[in-house]
Amino acid sequence: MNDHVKSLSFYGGCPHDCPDTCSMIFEVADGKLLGVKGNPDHPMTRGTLCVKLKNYEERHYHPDRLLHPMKRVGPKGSGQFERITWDEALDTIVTRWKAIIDQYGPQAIAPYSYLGNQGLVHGLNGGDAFFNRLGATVMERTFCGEGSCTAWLLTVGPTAGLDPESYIHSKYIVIWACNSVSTNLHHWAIVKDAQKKGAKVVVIDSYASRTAKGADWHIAPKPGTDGALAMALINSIIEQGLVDQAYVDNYTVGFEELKERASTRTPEWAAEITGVSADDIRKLAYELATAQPAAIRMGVALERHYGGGQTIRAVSSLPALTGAWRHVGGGVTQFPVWEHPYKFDVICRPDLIPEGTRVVSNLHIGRALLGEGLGDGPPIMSLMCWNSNPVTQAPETDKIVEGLMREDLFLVSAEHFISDTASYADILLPASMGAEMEDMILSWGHLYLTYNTKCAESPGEAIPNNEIFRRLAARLGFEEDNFKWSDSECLEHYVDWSSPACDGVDLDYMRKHGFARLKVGTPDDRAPHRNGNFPTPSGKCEFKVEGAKNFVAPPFRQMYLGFQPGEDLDPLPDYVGARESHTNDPELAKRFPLNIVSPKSHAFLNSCYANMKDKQHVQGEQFVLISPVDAGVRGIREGDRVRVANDRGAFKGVARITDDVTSGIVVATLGYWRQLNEGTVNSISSHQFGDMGHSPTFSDNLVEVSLSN
Ligand SMILES: Nc1nc2c(c(=O)[nH]1)N[C@H]1C(S)=C(S)[C@@H](COP(=O)(O)OP(=O)(O)OC[C@H]3O[C@@H](n4cnc5c(=O)[nH]c(N)nc54)[C@H](O)[C@@H]3O)O[C@H]1N2
Ligand SMILES: Nc1nc2c(c(=O)[nH]1)N[C@H]1C(S)=C(S)[C@@H](COP(=O)(O)OP(=O)(O)OC[C@H]3O[C@@H](n4cnc5c(=O)[nH]c(N)nc54)[C@H](O)[C@@H]3O)O[C@H]1N2
Ligand code: SF4
Ligand SMILES: [Mo]
Repeated sequence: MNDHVKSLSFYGGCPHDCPDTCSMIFEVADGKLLGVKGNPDHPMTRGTLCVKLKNYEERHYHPDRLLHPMKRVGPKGSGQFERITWDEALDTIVTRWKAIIDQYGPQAIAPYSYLGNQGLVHGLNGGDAFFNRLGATVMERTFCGEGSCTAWLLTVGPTAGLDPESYIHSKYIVIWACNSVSTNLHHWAIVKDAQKKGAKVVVIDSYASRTAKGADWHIAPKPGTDGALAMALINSIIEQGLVDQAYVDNYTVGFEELKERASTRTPEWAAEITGVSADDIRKLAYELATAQPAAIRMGVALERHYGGGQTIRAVSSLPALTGAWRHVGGGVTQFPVWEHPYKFDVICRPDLIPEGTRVVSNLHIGRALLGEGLGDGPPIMSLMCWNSNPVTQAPETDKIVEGLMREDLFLVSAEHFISDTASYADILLPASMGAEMEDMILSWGHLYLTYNTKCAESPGEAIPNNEIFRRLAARLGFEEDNFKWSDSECLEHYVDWSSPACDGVDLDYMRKHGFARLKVGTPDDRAPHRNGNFPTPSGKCEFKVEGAKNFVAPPFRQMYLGFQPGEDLDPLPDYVGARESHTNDPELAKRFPLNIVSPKSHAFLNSCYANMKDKQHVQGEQFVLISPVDAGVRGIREGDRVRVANDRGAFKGVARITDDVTSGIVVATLGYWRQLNEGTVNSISSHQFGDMGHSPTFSDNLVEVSLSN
């Protein structure tokens, strides 16, 4: 921060896809962002930001920032662009789209967005109303959490569950497939405080992550076998006589059937599958049931294999079995987003989707661009991408790049930087960043509303996402109110300010205070399911789901169109093995014997920041963690350059030989740019869905690692 300039402070909200959704203080002078810090008054942010955001102003004024609309002047992907005016950019887009609609119909146009920006106005759903009105192909977005959400809704309903802040009262904390130190730092601080007060912290992770290293006990099941561990915990809690029978009798459905199902899922059975000893499983079951209040934090990574949904049903059942829900600080946390009063029907306008419009999965974008899975509809002739970078983030990179190279594809990219995806664009649109636009930031990791002030000028000609859609809508003659509302008016309409959760809070309050706790109990008194009160059809925790076939998704976001759990949903939770494993596919495993896990990078936010020198310095180059045994048999030494490959593709990284991973597993973190590296981790990822909610299967991939020349 520059001390010589008199600056003013404004409330900000971190717009990134991160459960912490920090409240920030922007320091601004002369319309320029000088610095940023964590809001000291916010109970979760507590005055600190993570390594990614602490010099956020440098991202705003980075020399590579996209400042003007541009058009492609060289071959696709060559990086040759020339500056044009906004009028030329928007006219080109509208002219091309009208021609495509005339020839192929509107479904030949498709949107592609995700949570690059988590704002209600400029974020995930920002363009939905526009593309629904256009009649474009609906892009189903199931990148993150939809398997988990389906399993959660089936078991306990749309409840925020255990408040992340209540963990300060927990005596036993299980963090399951979540690397909190990197991905949920402000929750980790609360967990650490509880640990200092005597709580035992257990981390269940496929490898010794930073978080696992800070735990009292690290349990390392093989990737994709957590369902077996969870079923064996159910078995052992019942066998050891640790069930809270009164809780089960009053507030759950299907205990007898679950008991029967679990009777054969013994700790010995699970030990074979998971690699965790039967003694350890019994011990975990005993401690989880008896050390109350016991808390479980499920990470998104728990869903990233074929049986992820069933795993999450089993884990979500545990606190009802042990009665942990009776206590403040007891229960399980998925995404507290469920009790936030957002009006997604107003934001997304699903009512504007013409009947019969086809749906394409964002996880299948490569295939879709190459003409696969489009039914009898037209090819995709234009894609508009904003808030997302599928080339690094979506599976099957090689197919995506082949699709984006199509000469007849018209790609529009709204971006901050010329990302791996934007580098293939025909038209580039410069988008505003954090301090440059008003918004409220959706949070999926705590129970606060968060406000972000527009307090800095956008550099160059950048404009906010919503302004891009307003301008396009005006050119296309869309008359609906949504397309005329200012960003402030959007916020008035997008939040249900009359909901009891907002009691005493309105947009003016948000502007004055920057954040507001929802009125859903305090972290010190909230035990939402002490007396059942599960928002399920039965009002109980449903171990067994009646009529699962008829399960209807709540009228929620376009993001969740993939919710239907499938015709043959098992009424009870169980272990469902990974698709790519030695047991399920021994032939494949002979050629590709190593299971790869590709979690988040500590210093990048998905692919954001991976182009910034200081973050690259903290993060280091793309590495591949490999065990001494696996390295030895392949003649790989520490620091060697290695190639990680399967039939879908390959990427390169530097070998780090370590006991942090067990034999059979390799770890390479996500987000490195393809432009700056050879391939990305998603070159090898499968497009296949998990068992529920069309979830991705990023932890369900077999590879081989070899020395690279
Ligand atoms: N192998 C593997 N793959 C994964 C995962 C994994 O664990 N392993 N995780 C998955 C998960 S959980 C997720 S959520 C997805 C995330 O995937 P994405 O959401 O695609 O993530 P990012 O790479 O951060 O892409 C966001 C892009 O939006 C841009 N952006 C940011 N803010 C704005 C804005 O205001 N306006 C505009 N126009 N652009 C903006 C950024 O510059 C960036 O290029 O990745 C998934 N992919
Ligand atoms: N620094 C940083 N923070 C982020 C992000 C980022 O990119 N960087 N991304 C944000 C986003 S979009 C999301 S969704 C969240 C995700 O946050 P997390 O849920 O923490 O996701 P990951 O870091 O991908 O994986 C967490 C841990 O799960 C382990 N794991 C993977 N597969 C399995 C498995 O099958 N079983 C078990 N037991 N463990 C497994 C991995 O080894 C990893 O240590 O983080 C958010 N925060
Ligand atoms: S990325 Fe997460 S931890 Fe970092 S500042 Fe943003 S919300 Fe906070
Ligand atoms: Mo995510």
